Amino acid sequence: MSAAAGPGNGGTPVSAGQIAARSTAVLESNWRKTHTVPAAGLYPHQWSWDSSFIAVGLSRVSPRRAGQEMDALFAGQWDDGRLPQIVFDPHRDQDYSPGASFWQSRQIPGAPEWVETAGLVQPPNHAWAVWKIHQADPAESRRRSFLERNYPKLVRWHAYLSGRRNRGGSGLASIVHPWESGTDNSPLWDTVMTRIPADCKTELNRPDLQHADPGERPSQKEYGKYFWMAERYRDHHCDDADAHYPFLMEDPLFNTLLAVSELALADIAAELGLPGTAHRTRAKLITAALEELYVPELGCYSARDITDGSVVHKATINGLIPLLLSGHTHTDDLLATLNGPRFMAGKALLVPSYDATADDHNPALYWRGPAWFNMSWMVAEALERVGRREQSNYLRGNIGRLAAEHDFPEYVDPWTGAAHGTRSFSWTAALALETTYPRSAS
Ligand code: 2M8
Repeated sequence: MSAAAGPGNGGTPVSAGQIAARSTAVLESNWRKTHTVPAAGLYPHQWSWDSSFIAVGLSRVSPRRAGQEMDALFAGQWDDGRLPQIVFDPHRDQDYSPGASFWQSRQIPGAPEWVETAGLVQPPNHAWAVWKIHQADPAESRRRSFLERNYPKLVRWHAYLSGRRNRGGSGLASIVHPWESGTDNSPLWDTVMTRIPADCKTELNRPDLQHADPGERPSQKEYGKYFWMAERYRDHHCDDADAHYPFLMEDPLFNTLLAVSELALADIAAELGLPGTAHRTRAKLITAALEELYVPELGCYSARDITDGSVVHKATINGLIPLLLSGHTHTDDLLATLNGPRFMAGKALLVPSYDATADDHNPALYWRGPAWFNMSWMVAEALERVGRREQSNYLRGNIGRLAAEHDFPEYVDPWTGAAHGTRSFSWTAALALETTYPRSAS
C-alpha cells in the first residue's frame, strides 16, 4: 500500500498499512460482544448512525462483524419502525446521561422488550451502509442473507421517517431534538433553542465532562434545554403527536441521508429481485423538497423551522451534504461554497463544520467549527460522484493521516489538524480504515 502523507502537514508520514493496522486495533478495543461503542469512556453504548459508519469500515476487514453491528442496532427497532439513537448497555447506566433509567423505554408502548433504548433517532445512513457492506463482500453477504434480513427492517425505518416524521407535510422528515441531527450544538439550532426552557426536571450530571474538555462540549445551559426537550418527548410517549412541541426542524443533512438511503434501498431491492421504483420515487420527492431549504445567498442548504416556516441563514456542513445527491441544480454553487472562504478556503485539511467567516466560528468547539471525519468522508464521497476525484483523494488522504497521527480523535481543528474531543473514536478509525481501500461503487 502507498504512503498516505498529505499536503499541508508537518507530521510523520504514515503508510496506508499503518493506518489500517491502527484503525483495526481501535475498532477491536471498542468492540463489546455484539456492537462497537463510539468511545470507551465518553460514549459507552451503541449509537445509531455511528454504527453505520463503523460497519462500513468493519466490512473491509470483517463483513461478519459488520453484519453483527447492524443486527445489534436493529434489535432496538421499535414497532413503529424507528431506529433509536442509542441502544443501551444496561451495565453502563451511570456512565452516560441521559441513560436507560432516564428513557425507561420498556414503559413506552411499541418499544422493544429485550433491550432498552432512547426514544429519539439519528440520521438515516443505515440503508446506505447496508448496501456498502454488501458490496464489500457480496458472496459473504449472500451466504448470510444479509440483504434479505435487513431490507424489511430498513423499509419500516424509512416508513416511520416519511410518515410520522413528515410533520411539516413537505415530504421531508423533521427532527425533534438537536441530538437527532448528529450535529448537536450546531449553530443551525441556535434560534429555536432560545425558545426552549432550560429548567428540566432531571438533575443534570455530566459524565461526559470526565472524558472531554468542558470548553469543547455543549454548555450546562444547553444541556438543560436538551433534557427539557427529551423529557417532554418521552413524557408524550415519543408518539410524535404533541401538537405544540417546540423543536421541529427539517435538516438538509438528515434528509439527504434519507434520500441517499432510499436510493440504496432501490439497489438492495434490485439485488433481491424486488421492485425498487417506489424507493427511487421517494428519493426524487425528498430531493425536490430539499430545494425549499436552499439559500442562494449562502450558496448552500440550511434548516427550516416548521413551527414558523423560517429557513435559518447559517452556512454549516449540514448544508453541503446534499452534494451527495446527483442531478440537482446547485452542484457548482455548492462546490464554490465548499472551496470558498466559508469552508476549505484553499487551505483546510478537512471540512470545517461551520462557516469559517462567522464571528462565532470556533475551531475547537464541538459542532461549531471543528472538522469531523464522517462529514469530510461524506464530502469526499460526494466529490467523487461529481467527478472531483483529486479533491476527494485529498480529503481521503487527510482522513487517514490525521486519524492515525493523532490517536483517532473525535474531531480536529480544520486548519492545523490539532486533535479535540475524545480519542480512539470509532467512526474516525472506521473511516480511516475505509480510506485505505479503493472506493466502493456507491
Ligand atoms: C455526539 O452526540 C451525543 C448525543 O447523541 C452526545 O453529545 O452525547 C454527536 O457527535 C453524535 O453525532 C454522535 O452520534 C454521538 C456518539 O458518537 O456523539
